[in-house]
Amino acid sequence: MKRLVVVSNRVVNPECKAAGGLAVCILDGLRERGGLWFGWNGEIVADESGVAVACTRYDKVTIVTMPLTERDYQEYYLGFCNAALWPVLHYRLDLARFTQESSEAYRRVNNHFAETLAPLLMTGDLVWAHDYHLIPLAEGLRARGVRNRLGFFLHVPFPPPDVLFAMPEHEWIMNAFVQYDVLGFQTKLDQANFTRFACEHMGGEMVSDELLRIGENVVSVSTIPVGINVESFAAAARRPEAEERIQWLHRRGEPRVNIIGVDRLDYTKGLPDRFRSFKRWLELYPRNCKAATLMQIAPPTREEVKAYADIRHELEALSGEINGQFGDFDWTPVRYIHRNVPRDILAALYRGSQIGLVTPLRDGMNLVAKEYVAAQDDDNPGVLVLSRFAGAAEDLQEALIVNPYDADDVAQAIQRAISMPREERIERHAALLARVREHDARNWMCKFLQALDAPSIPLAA
Ligand code: GDG
Repeated sequence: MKRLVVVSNRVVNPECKAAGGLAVCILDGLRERGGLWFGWNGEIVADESGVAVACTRYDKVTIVTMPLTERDYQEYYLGFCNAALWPVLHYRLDLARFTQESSEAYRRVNNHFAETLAPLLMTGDLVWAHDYHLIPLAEGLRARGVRNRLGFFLHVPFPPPDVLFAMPEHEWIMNAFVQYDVLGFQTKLDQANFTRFACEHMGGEMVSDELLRIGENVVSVSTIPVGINVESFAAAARRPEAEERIQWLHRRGEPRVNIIGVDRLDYTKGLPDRFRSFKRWLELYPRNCKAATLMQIAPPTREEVKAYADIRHELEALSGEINGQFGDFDWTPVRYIHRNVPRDILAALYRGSQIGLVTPLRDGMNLVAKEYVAAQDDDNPGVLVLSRFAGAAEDLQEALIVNPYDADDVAQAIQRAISMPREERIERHAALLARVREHDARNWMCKFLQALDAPSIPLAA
């Protein structure tokens, strides 16, 4: 079996118990094949003199990490990655900030990663880079003579060409994409947007459903949706401790519906729109007012970027406004928790909530939707209300699919979920769970590695 080399902006310590589902899945793959994980260790040093590469071995897994300098953190991570690429890839041109310094920093850090990684690679290694931070990594590795198979998975959406055109660096970025041998996207829509750009604006040609010929390169382009480890999540939700928490959640014994939302506090997740939709539901169905509470868990993220600070203030104001206007002595309509909650508590909260409200304005996949389904009691499951703009909606059609921009639509879906008969809930949930199982974390990893391990396609004369 060939060695796997994973490259991601952030590397997770294999001993860290708080590692998320995807990180655990990647680690399992590395442990199984033996491999190397390379990337940023999360530390920031004052300047280049403080940048030291660290290498640690855990059985068959080697972890190689380096810090970022303060300048790289500002210009590459907060700058190009999170103030330019992230908004553009999520169709938010209004929030995108492009500067010469940040795009140079993006090239610089990717070159530095390539420079450090290239000497560590052995013939036959399969190299798998993750996400928008590392689009130009293949170019940097190729320039250093690396001939290994190189794959890239984009965890976030890929917008239509017209959106990408707004980015001053779009040509370079697109050329960097096609230096990989294998590209993986979350949804058919993302894949189609990408191939449309490549074929209509770069002279590329699809030689089969998943093979793009472009200039000198033949690139495999596939849709491989990310998934979760269903059994481990379901088991966490079924533990006796989880049951205690669920009892506690409904401790007053009232027939009250808990609606749960779990999202990093990111503007792509549509949180203010979600709060406004909940408010709309309170207005449209005043008789039901005290029947439900919206619990929103929104851990902080990228707070140094202005758009993130803005959304935090907006959400605080909205939850205060709704609670002030509708709340009562015995009822708080919105419970807003702005911190990280342990994973086993999350699992219990999902299971104890009759509605999972997942309404991003745009999302690559959205694992919360899948976790909510996995955590339910098959015999008395809750209802998933899901944005049509989450990648997960391509697959999870048995959810109540909503337009997150339309407060009335979401409010009506909440009402429909509250009054949905048990048989319908069971039927919908069974169908959803089957899909979540079909596209689980293991399937995602196997499919991508299968494409990466396939022989290179020679260019036809
Ligand atoms: C990117 C793409 C794509 C959240 N709050 C807490 C917590 N979480 C966990 C959730 C879930 C994960 O974080 C979030 O996953 P998402 O998929 O929703 O979103 P992103 O972080 O934006 O991830 C996304 C994903 O990559 C994978 O490809 O689906 O579209 O944007 O697992 O449970 N976990 C804990 N405490 C929290 O407070 N423990």
